[in-house]
Amino acid sequence: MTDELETLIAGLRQPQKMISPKYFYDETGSKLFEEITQLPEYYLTDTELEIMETHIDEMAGVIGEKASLIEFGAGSGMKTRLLLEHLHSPAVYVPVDISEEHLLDNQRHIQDDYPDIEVLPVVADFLHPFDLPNPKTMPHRNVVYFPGSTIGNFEENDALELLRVMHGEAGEDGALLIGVDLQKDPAVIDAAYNDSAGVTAEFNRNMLRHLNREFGSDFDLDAFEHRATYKPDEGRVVVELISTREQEAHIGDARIEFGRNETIITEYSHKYTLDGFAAIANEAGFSVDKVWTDPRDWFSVHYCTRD
Ligand code: AVI
Repeated sequence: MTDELETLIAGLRQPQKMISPKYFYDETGSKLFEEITQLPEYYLTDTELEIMETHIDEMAGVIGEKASLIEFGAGSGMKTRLLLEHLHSPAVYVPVDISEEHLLDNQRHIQDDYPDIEVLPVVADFLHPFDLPNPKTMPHRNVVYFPGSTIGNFEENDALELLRVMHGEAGEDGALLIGVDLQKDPAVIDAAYNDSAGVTAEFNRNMLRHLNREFGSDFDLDAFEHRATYKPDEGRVVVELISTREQEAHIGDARIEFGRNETIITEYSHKYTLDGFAAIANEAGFSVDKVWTDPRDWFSVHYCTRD
């Protein structure tokens, strides 16, 4: 049995069953996530873009000339493009992703659209330190870019670990530009994760379809429902699949039993306060130099430098 399958089974054998959110993102899941970002209730994407558009000149100013922009994730979205268009003579753009296919596809588009910027993709699991490529132009500073509040999908210790990897990749005089979703009226957050068109529900259930295909498991997709609950005291959304009946599923050589209404947690989405994010960034060795928010204070973009 592979380590991956063993980890999956171990998660499903815990008293509170868990599956890593990384299994959301097969081809269908990535398309569904794209759809989520365009839903009226999913305020995160538009709000972050609005912040970027409003403050891009100031962002480019603090980042300075000849920066190396290191994006954690394949990139090529509107926010990345906005940065590439406004940064002052960027030295190089380095998208980092575990999927070579995503990276090469996006690289082609970015390179075609910005022929004067050197693009050097790196295939790596950015949860662990990796080697940076050598650009033609010596960068003045490395700026790690992590948009989308993806940091929110990591539990506290893992978020800290990831920020420490970013700290290492930023190197001396380096910086971090990161999008972080904020705590707010629970009704707004609940709506974002329980959209009326049911796209998030489909995104959540698709995880089981992905596992069935990839690991030969036999989860019955029709016997699980989506639930997402914002817990203000924990500052996070808990995303679950609820078993609608007593049932069992098989994965590898394991038999997994479900009671009626028993849940699998498939994702957390943490919502920070500005102070809460500054505290974890400090623990990882960063100081928050500048924070931009939207007029409603729903989302934030932090520029952090190394202490
Ligand atoms: C990728 N990540 C920031 C999304 C979020 O909002 O936590 C994933 C997501 N899950 C459900 N909807 C969107």
